Amino acid sequence: MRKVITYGTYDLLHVGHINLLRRARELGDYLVVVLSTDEFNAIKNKKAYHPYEDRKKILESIKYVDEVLPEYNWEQKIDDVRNNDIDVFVMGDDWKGKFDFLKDYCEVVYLPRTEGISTTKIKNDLNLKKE
Ligand code: C2G
Repeated sequence: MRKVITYGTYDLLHVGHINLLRRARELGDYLVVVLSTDEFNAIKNKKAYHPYEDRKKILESIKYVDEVLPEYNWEQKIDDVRNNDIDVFVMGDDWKGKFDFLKDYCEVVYLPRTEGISTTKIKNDLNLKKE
């Protein structure tokens, strides 16, 4: 079984997230999503609208996702890849090159982002509408 792993906050789920998850899943037979905890988001200077438990439930309901694990820090990726027998690590290409150290442990694939959508854009557009 070819196992794929990817990481993210996945807040205010949108089609860019779904496109990434679908393409990641298509690279193997099983997709593990390592989801940023609220505490790790604080380290990433991100404040998610949905708390971790809700973001986890939402991801687990997506047909491309087989398993959701917590992301606590920047340092856990090598252990995650080894402990979960991962064959392919996937991220959107805004991260291109940032995780090449994982090439010693698995394939590393950066996929083109979906243009024109992001959680930040959603928040900004909603704030503009309020005025
Ligand atoms: N993404 C995408 N297209 C978009 C928006 C996001 O392909 N329009 C991808 C990102 O490249 C990422 C995934 O969707 O692969 C999740 O995006 P975020 O939730 O913003 O993830 P991020 O905060 O970048 O967390 O350790 C890595 C971090 O946890 C990554």
